[in-house]
Amino acid sequence: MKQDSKIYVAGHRGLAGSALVRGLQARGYRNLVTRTHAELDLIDQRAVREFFQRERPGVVFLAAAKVGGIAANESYPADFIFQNLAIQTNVLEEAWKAGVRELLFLGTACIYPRDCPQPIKEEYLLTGPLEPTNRPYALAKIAGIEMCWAFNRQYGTRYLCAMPNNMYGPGDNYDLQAGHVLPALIRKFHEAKARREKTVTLWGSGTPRREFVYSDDMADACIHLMNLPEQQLAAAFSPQQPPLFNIGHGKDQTIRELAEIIKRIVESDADIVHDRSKPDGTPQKLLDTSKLSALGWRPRVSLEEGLRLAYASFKMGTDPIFPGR
Ligand code: GFB
Repeated sequence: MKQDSKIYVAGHRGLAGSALVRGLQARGYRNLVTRTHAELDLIDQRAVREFFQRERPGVVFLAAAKVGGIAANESYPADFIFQNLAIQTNVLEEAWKAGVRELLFLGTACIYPRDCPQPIKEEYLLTGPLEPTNRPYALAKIAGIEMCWAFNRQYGTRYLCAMPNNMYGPGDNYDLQAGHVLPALIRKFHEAKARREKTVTLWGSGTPRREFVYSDDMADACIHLMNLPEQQLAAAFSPQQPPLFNIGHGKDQTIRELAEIIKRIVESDADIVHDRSKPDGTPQKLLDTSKLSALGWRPRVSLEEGLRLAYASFKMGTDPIFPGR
């Protein structure tokens, strides 16, 4: 990417998209194009076509998606499969038609089989059954990867697919029903402390293992990928394999361990109890990031530091998706 490249960040108000905009601006990219949901509905193919034909960006970061935690995925499976398929199909097709050669499609670690070996390598894609709680979402994202790969083979594009593990950071969704575990636990411990409640309830057994990536680290990895010199990328980007790159932090911990860390950071003295009627989901999701590290990228933000930053942002109340503010 050149400093004056016209870069469209789809989904710039979300957790991933807002981190990408911050990361691009911090590196001096000034020709960024964004549209709010009200200005451009990415499910509307005609609107997406008109937008791409008018704006003609040179580079696209596709961070727009219907996302949510385990309960949202289970409650709204139709929304997750339809909206994600529609958004990515429209953006990929219309970007290509408008001459976009470079694009980065953001996915998720839940594309990999539920019970695959750990840490998870890119090559494990489609080697076994998916986790049922998020299969519609995972299948939509797998279709997006397949589409990027197909476009690359047929049209000679360079559409890369980045798969971050569970992401968190400023601008997260703190809704207790719709969101992911990490923001939910920050909010639960914070509110328990403020209300002098004696317990905080974790969903499930607390034994599933998860790896968390700070959103600015994820953005850094994506920008790094899009800036790789041609020869270096060619080594990791073969037409024989999907153009997939895992983004992880390198360590995982149980949900119970995560809760203990958040409890300490929030300085709460609530006891942790479990609601075992709620699903656990995948037993473990730890990504192998050796492909990306061989290309020179490393995460910078430790879990402890990232949690402190996320909690500070939560307390400031500036997170745009925070319900009721
Ligand atoms: O983050 P989370 O909702 O999604 O849940 P997944 C992770 C684990 O934390 C599960 C437990 O075992 C939950 O049962 N958990 C404990 C909680 N307390 C809570 C709580 O208060 N709220 C939530 N949400 N969980 C999602 C997928 O899977 O990960 C998506 O559904 C996506 O498709 C995303 O891939 C990154 O990690 O299980």
